[in-house]
Amino acid sequence: MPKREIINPFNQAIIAKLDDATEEEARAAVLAARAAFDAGEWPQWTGPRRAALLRRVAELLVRNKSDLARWETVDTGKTIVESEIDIDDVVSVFRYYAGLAEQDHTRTVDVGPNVVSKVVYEPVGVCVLITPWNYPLLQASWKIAPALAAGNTMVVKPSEVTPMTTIKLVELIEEAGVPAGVVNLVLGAGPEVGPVLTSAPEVDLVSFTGGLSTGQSIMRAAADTVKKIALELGGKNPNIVFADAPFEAAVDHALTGVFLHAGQVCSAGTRLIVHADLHDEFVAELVRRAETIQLGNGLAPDSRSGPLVSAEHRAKVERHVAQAIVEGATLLTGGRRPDDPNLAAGFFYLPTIFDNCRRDMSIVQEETFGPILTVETFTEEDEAVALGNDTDYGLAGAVWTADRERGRRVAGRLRHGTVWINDFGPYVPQAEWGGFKRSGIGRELGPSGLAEYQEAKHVYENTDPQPENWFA
Ligand code: TXE
Repeated sequence: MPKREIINPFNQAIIAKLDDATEEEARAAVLAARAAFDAGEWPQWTGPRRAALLRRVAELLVRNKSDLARWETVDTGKTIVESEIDIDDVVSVFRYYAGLAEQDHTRTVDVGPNVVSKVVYEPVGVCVLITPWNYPLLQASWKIAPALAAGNTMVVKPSEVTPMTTIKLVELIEEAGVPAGVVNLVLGAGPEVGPVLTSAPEVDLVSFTGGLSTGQSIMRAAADTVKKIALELGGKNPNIVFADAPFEAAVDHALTGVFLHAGQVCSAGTRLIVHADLHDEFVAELVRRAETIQLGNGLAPDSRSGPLVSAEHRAKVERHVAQAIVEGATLLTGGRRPDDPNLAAGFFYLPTIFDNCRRDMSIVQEETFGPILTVETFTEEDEAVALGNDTDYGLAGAVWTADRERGRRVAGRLRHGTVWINDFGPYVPQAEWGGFKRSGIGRELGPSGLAEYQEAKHVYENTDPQPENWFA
């Protein structure tokens, strides 16, 4: 099989040539994880011992931060500052789950005399962890850290587009002293090696982050053997701005919310839903500032945004933009590749804003995953809520208003897994992340992010056994 070329999306330079796993190698990885779980020492490690390993991984990540950040940037195209923030967040995730691994989560149930009843939390078993290309290392850590904390073994399958930092993370986990067979890496194209992993009878759980249709096919593949499943499938996230919003902050966050990482963020604020009284001033300022965003090489200190990840992905963005124009959206800025010849070798696309958008347009409903903002207007609070909820997705959303009562009221009515009030984008390892509706199943981060990788077992001990005489 020819080697897979890994490309820097800024200039299409080849940054690595890798072998995809064969079907047999993918099978072998599953069997190695199964053997390490069924017969290995790892599931017997105490929580504090697992926690110490996670902390060593965090230390190694800190030590290798600049190298990892550089790889993340040349692999994804994102700016080096963003990559560095990602690595810091990955370190926090490993430390957070080390803290949870140390705690004894056993729950004692008071059943009455002569009974000791306990609920204990055990690892699920063999986990397949499949990650996307937009936040390669971060997404891997959201799965690997809690899966290790809970005592599972695993097969990790990074995106074939951006595998570099996951390869390095697995090396660091080995350096930290994880027993052989606990963390197994499988490289390759999802449609080829993916089904080998997601349908294997030896696998107990599949956790996937990626696109909706791939998530649906993974659910089908996992159904025959009734695997546990956790899915994060993106979003079409509303950013609702009332007329009394703090103007400067709301404009600023609306821009970062949609144009950070060229819009390749599952929680990107792609749908601006702005009060009619504020619309003209707000949108004019957004257009003015969008046109000043400095696109460039992620490694260059003055770049504020990099390219899209691949030629295929840019082609999808271009199809969505063309369709928006056909459906009658008004193009205010962007809508094409930049003219700058220095960017011609990269997969760049200009920050784009469409006005006069309607909820029935495909650009408003389908996930583009590019630097595209759609603008809708409202006059009543109920209308804003209805628009914000009018999506098959339900990952994240925001509301901007000076009226705190209203902010909380609207937040309470939005059917999304994360809602920001007067902010856009922050997340923390301690708080759950995940989607309502078709944005997915289950939660990452927080205590629920650990619970995904645990089975609850009730151990009921009778300390004074007597005959029941039911059939006497
Ligand atoms: O992702 P895929 P793609 C969205 C975004 C994007 C769209 C498609 O809208 O345009 O998804 O992107 C692996 N069995 N998101 O096609 O296919 C694949 O190898 C098992 C949202 O690049 O979802 C990769 O490791 N695995 C998202 C991972 O799935 C399979 C982030 C994701 O790839 C597989 C990225 C199969 N049959 C894109 N097919 C988010 N939620 O943040 C593919 N894979």
